[in-house]
Amino acid sequence: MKACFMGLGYIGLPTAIIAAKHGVSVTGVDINPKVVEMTNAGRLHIVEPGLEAMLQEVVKDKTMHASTAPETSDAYFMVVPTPFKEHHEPDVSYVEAATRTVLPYLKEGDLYVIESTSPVGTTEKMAKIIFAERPELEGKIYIAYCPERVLPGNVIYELVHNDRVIGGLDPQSTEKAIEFYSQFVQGTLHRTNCRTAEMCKLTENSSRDVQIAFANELSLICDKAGINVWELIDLANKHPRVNILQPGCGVGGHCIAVDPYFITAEFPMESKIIATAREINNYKSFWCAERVQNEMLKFELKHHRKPSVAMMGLAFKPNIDDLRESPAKHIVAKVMQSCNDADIMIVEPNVREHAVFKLTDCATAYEKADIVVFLTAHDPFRKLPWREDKIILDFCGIYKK
Ligand code: SAJ
Repeated sequence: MKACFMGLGYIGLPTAIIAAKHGVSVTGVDINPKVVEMTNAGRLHIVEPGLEAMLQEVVKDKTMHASTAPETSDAYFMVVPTPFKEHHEPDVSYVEAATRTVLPYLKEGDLYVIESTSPVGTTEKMAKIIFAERPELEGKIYIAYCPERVLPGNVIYELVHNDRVIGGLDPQSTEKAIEFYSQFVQGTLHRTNCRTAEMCKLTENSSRDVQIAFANELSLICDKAGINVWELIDLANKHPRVNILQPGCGVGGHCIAVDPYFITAEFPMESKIIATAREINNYKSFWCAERVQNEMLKFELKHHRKPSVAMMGLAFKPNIDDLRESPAKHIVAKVMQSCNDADIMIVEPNVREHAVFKLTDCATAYEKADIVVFLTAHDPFRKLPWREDKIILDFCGIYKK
């Protein structure tokens, strides 16, 4: 079996490699020649533990190669980004461009799958484009939607072991897609239609966003009420049917802070909780930045000098080096804009250097700072002793008690 993966990013590349490892003959396609070149040289352009060795294996035994153009295959997978445009409207132009690229290669009996997170109705929309250009294929190819669910950092395990939802344009398409994924997925493959599968992906990430917003809202209430939010959540979670997530300095990454907008853009009247959750999680980052700015001002008034401030963490979640859409990064940028020459030290133990931010090592910054701001709960920060002589703004629960 030959498969073509359109897009060699955080999901497309690992999926292509795992499929190749399970005997599928894979062409990985990317518009970026540098990505193609690196992939063919057995080098990863993303960070994912264990994946590079696997890439080298499949490149060496020629089960996978990369190219800037597709090749005739039996199955085609769209794994390209779906960002949003102005006013948070989903942008499916990359999915459409990838679809148009594979159009001339499609033949009777082929499977076409969208994996990219997509607004409801995208699979049907792409089917229309395909059949408008290739009417002879109507009813003769299989079209399905199958979203991924993997957590960066644990991709190899989760790609194989997670359950997946597979929704075809018709039941035959669902079965054909199930047949493909069965080659490497050990989790259960759940059958549905394409609209439900599209909505399922959006629902999973919106559900998490809403739950985090609840925790963030509690943190704002507790701050006013003089209650330790971490202790409160720990205690409330002792109830057998309560499971509150953790507050933080906002929600980042490319998924949870984006996907809910795919629902609110299309169903603005109905998606009240989902829209409000987004607002709360965005507001939490503004609130954190303002808290830092206020503390700096208070310090200056009291001590008649500007404070040294340590901003601890830039990544969008603990123990990773991924700074994409990171609330911590936005907070640091906002504080720096208004710092009036105060000494701001930035600490990110998972990154060696950064083009915009000058980084300071953890121990030096902590020792030197008058104000310490914890933005990301990286493990090394948890080893730092509590210091009574410093002003500590702990937005991510480093010192829960
Ligand atoms: N966060 C909190 N409090 C929490 C948990 C997370 O503030 O209690 C924040 C994190 O700090 C981070 C953001 O939420 O800024 C997102 O982190 P995450 O670990 O919740 O999720 P992602 O974005 O790394 O991955 C999510 C996962 N989806 C769900 O858990 C429902 C993953 O399974 C998906 O595959 C991925 O989105 C995706 O690609 O859609």
